[in-house]
This record gives sequence, C-alpha cells and structure tokens, in this order.
Amino acid sequence: MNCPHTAAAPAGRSTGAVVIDPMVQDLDGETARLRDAGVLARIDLLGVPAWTVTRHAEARQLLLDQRLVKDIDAWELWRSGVVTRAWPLIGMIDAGRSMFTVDGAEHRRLRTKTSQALTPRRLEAIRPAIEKFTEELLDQLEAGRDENGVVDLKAVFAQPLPMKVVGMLMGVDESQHAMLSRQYKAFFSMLTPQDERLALLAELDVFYAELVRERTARPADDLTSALILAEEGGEPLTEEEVVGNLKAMVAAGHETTIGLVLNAVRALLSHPDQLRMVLDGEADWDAVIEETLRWDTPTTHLLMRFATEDITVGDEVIREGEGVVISYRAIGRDIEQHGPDADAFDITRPTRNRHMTFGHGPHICPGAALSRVEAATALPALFGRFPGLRLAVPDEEITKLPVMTQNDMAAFPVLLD
Ligand code: STR
Repeated sequence: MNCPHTAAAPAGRSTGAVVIDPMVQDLDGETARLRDAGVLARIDLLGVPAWTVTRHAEARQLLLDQRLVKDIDAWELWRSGVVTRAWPLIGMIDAGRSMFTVDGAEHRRLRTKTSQALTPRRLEAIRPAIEKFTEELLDQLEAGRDENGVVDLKAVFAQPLPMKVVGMLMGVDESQHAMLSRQYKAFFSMLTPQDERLALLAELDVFYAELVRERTARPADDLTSALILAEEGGEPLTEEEVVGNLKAMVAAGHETTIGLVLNAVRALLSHPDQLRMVLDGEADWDAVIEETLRWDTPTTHLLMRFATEDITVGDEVIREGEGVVISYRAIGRDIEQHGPDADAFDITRPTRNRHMTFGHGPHICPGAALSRVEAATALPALFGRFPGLRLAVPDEEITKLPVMTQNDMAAFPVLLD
C-alpha cells in the first residue's frame, strides 16, 4: 500500500502492524486485536508507523518516563519530512505551544493555573451552574421530540452540556458554541479533507487569539483572564501560550465529556439490571461513571509521545525518535489489571476505580474532576426526569463516527418514556 498522506512511504513501516481503521467500523474487534498484539504493539495510523502501549502497568511506567516527550521535533518521521501537515492526524500532535505539547519545568509553568482552577473544591462553586444547564437541556430534550417521540440525546443533551460548561469556564460567549461544536466535529472526522481541517484550525486560532486580546484589554471572571495575568513574581504566559491552553481546554473539555455521558447511558441501557441497581439506590452513580471510563473510554488513542533515547519495554525497544501512542481503550480492558472478565461492563467490579483513562503522571487530565462533576450531574438528572428512557433503535445500529482517536457516536436516538 502506498502512503497518500505523507511525503514518502515511511521507512520502517513494518508488516504485522495493527492498522487503525479510520472509519471505526469494529472498535471492540480492534481493541482486542491490539491487546493480542502485545504489551507494546506496532500500529499503522493512515500509513504512519508508531508504537502503542496496550497494558495498564507498562503505560503507567511509560507515562512517568522522562525519556518520552511531547515535543514533535523529537519525532524522526517529522524531522526528516516524511510526516508533514498533509497527514490528517497532525492536528492531534502539532497543536501549538501549550500544556499539552510541552514537558518539564515549562510544562508546570503552563499548567499550574489551569489545574488550580479545576480542583474539586473550586469546582463546587460552578456545580449550581452545571445543574442549571442540565435542567434547561432536559427541557429541550422533551421539547425536541419528533412526531414519533424520538430525540437525539447526543445533539440535544450530551453535546451542548460540556460546551456550555467549558464555555462558561473559559469565557466563550454562548453565541459561539454551535460554531465551535461544528468546527471540532469537522476537525476530528476523518471524512474532512485535510486542507479543510488545516483551514478550520487556522480560523480557530484567529478566534481564540481575538478572545485572548479582548480579555487582555478587559479581564473578566474566567479562566482565560486568569491565564493572562502573571503569577505573583512569575513570568506571565505569552499570547501564544494562553491561546494554546485555551484551545486545548475547549477541545478536550467539549469532546471527551460527550463520550463519557453517552457511553454511560448506552452501557446502562444495554445492562438494565445494573441500571435498576442504580435507580434503586443499591449502587451509586460514581460507580457507573468510573466503570464507564474504564470500559468504554472517551479517548481511544492518545497521540503522541516521542522517545529521546532507546527505551526497553519487555522484549521490545522503542528507538530514539520513534512515536508512542497510548491506547486507553485497550488499557481499560487489560486482563492483568481488571481480571479475565475485563471486557464485561460491571459497576460492582472491585477495580472500577483503578483505571487510567485520565492518564497518569505530569500530563494527567487537569479536567478529570470537572468531567466527573458534569457526568455526576447529568446522569442522575437524566434518569431522574426520564426513568423510562430507552434507545429508539437497536443498540447494534448505533454507529461510531469516523474519528480515529476519540470514541464518539454519530447519534443516540432515544425515547423518553
Ligand atoms: C485538538 C486540537 C487543538 O487545537 C488542541 C488540542 C490539544 C488538546 C487535545 C486536543 C487537541 C484533542 C483531544 C485531546 C486534547 C487533550 C485531551 C483530549 C487529546 C489536539 C483527549 O482526547 C484526551
């Protein structure tokens, strides 16, 4: 096979690599194949070779290993010009300078204010707003039913809720939320031509830079303004760094929480006995949230880290300059970590809290507590208002979007009673 997305066929592309399907036609099958391919597996990402780590213990170790870095210039295939901005996944890696792309002391400097703003204690202050958004969207669900009583839980509830929350936090005006949702949908979809994806990323950069300039002139009570102001005695972030953090927060805060909420609803509807336990108070929503995070991770593959030295993992060696993906979905299904029934959804599973879906180490998701508050608000409110909620189509008919890195459904049509 030739390699349409890169300047030349990448050297070292091995046979036997697990080809990651851009159309996501069989996510469970692919997850199992990755797990079977070994602790460290070779994968093919649209013609570009990389390693992926498929096990909890080794992923944890690699996520703490300072010889793996986020800086794209450490990637041999990038330095040599084999991978270019024509590759459709480049936007997942070359996303501008931010806490997502920098390591070490500079990473701490870029990240501190964001993680401080998102501690469980600080989040208590915004819980009432999340509850209010949830109630409004539940009203819209009721009002949005078609003549057969069907409404898309994704479009009307699971997608707008995280956008409203991250929008409020960062100070993005409500009037821009639909535009951002549309742009990110196109950004993540493999059906979007690469020139369009690059164009929309450039438009988003302009949008975020304008917002940062506005807040620089007139600070408001939001995290964007906080990011602009210097720490006492510290070095302020540059405009590029604030923009980078802002877009990382909006992209991550929006996209991943959609998956968490929808995947939890889907898991409960396809495991009615467990839904009963929760509704009867025999199990709590936190158990549902943690088991969903483990079993059906919002992020399938996290791109990418690069080896600055040879790194041995088991019997394999990641060579200096090679790329490493973290395959969170396979990691959640690790039998060593979660037992032989790791493929089963079970909210009573003793290891349900011992997943690594938010990552580990210095880059561990700074929004983890926020997404948990969102899900812990949305799920009980949804089933409280609509205890008879059910799918309007057979579960097998729910399709995944053609998104390689995120676990995202096209739509989730439901009946409310
Ligand atoms: C999308 C494009 C962009 O402008 C900035 C970022 C940085 C943060 C990334 C985001 C990306 C893609 C989705 C990510 C997010 C961090 C967490 C989220 C990878 C590349 C996850 O899926 C875990």
